Amino acid sequence: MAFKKVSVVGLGYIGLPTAAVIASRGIEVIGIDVSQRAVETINQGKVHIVEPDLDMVVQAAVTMGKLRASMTPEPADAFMIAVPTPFKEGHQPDLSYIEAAAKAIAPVLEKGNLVILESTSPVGATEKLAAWLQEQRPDLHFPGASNSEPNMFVAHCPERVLPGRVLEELVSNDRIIGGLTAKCCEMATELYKTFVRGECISTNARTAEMAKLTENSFRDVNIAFANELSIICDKLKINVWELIALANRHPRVNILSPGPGVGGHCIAVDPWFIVDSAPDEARIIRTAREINDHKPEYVVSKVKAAADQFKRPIVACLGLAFKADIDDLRESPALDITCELANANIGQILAVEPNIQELPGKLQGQGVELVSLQQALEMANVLVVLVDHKPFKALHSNDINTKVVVDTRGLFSRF
Ligand code: SAJ
Repeated sequence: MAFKKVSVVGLGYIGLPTAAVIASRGIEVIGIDVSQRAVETINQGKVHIVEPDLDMVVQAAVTMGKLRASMTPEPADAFMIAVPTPFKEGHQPDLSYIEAAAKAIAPVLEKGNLVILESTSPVGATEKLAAWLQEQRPDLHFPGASNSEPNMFVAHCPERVLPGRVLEELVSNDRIIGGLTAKCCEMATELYKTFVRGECISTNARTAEMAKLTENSFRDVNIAFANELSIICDKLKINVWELIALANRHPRVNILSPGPGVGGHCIAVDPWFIVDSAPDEARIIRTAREINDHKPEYVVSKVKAAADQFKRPIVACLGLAFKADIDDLRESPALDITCELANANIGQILAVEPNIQELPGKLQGQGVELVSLQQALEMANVLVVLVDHKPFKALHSNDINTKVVVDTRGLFSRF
């Protein structure tokens, strides 16, 4: 089956690049989003999120007439759902966006259509999606949700792209194809082969769901190990960056980098989906989350100690994004730390974030001033390096040697 028209539901950090890449292959793509601003921006050939080269690819696809955005679902051959999966109270997975997307597309589904869940999801979510669709359309037969021979196809194909390298990795990464049936795998593989140069590997939906959660939990556990090391090294007066550089010279050791905590909508969230499914068994995964979630507090205590050295502390927080060279502040430890410091009334708080134009809502009215790096270097006596953005990496030790520096990223103490 040739996919002439594909609908991508959710035009965020994953959905929009995916829609643009498929459209660039000459397939008609209709992007669906609940945000009018996003829809209007995209239909002008512009983008509402920062990701390298995305603006060019979206503009070309819209100009070619291959990409269009709308708030109203339309019939298509395949639907790719890339909506958020945050967690609710108690770190429980929140599947309400997936359910809303299912209800939105159900009226326009036709026999033979393929529905793909790209959103990172707890094990069993794809079966739930098929059940929600079956409920809405009893006239169709969804795999695992109807007793009749399926005439609809559903699969889970988790995205695994790294923010900052999304367009490249969408094409080059191998893709896991988790079908509810073998036929679902076959159809999904055919769709991904229109733009994926990496390998498409078939499995069942539950294994695909768990594979994605496992990838991010593996990284989270390794970051937790590095963060724990950094706290131990502070206590033992050892330079953790030198220590890690030395240990990583071992052929079988690859320790990741400590930092101010783990942010973003992926690594700070996904492991909780495993913990929620297997609370008694997921002990390392839960502990790693707790260690990484605790790190911002540890950094705040270090900054308070540094500020105590001054009568009039002026503290500049370098970076608010959850990681280098992006504008994404979701679950950002840097933002949380800056907020904590503002609430702690330890002195004047400045924030430097080269990727945003205005102070985020969370910091407004907190007495925090958004300043340029130059202004921060002139005004502050305490520098807190929270994100290793390129402009901060370009700083020389002479720029900072009159300051007290809390360097959570090892910019000035690496080896
Ligand atoms: N971090 C550290 N130390 C490190 C690496 C990262 O403290 O050595 C921190 C970062 O500063 C950031 C957080 O962890 O706050 C996550 O950053 P990241 O670069 O590790 O990952 P994400 O969240 O941007 O993207 C991850 C990727 N997953 C893996 O590498 C296993 C990406 O491939 C996924 O597609 C993405 O999650 C996702 O969407 O799930």
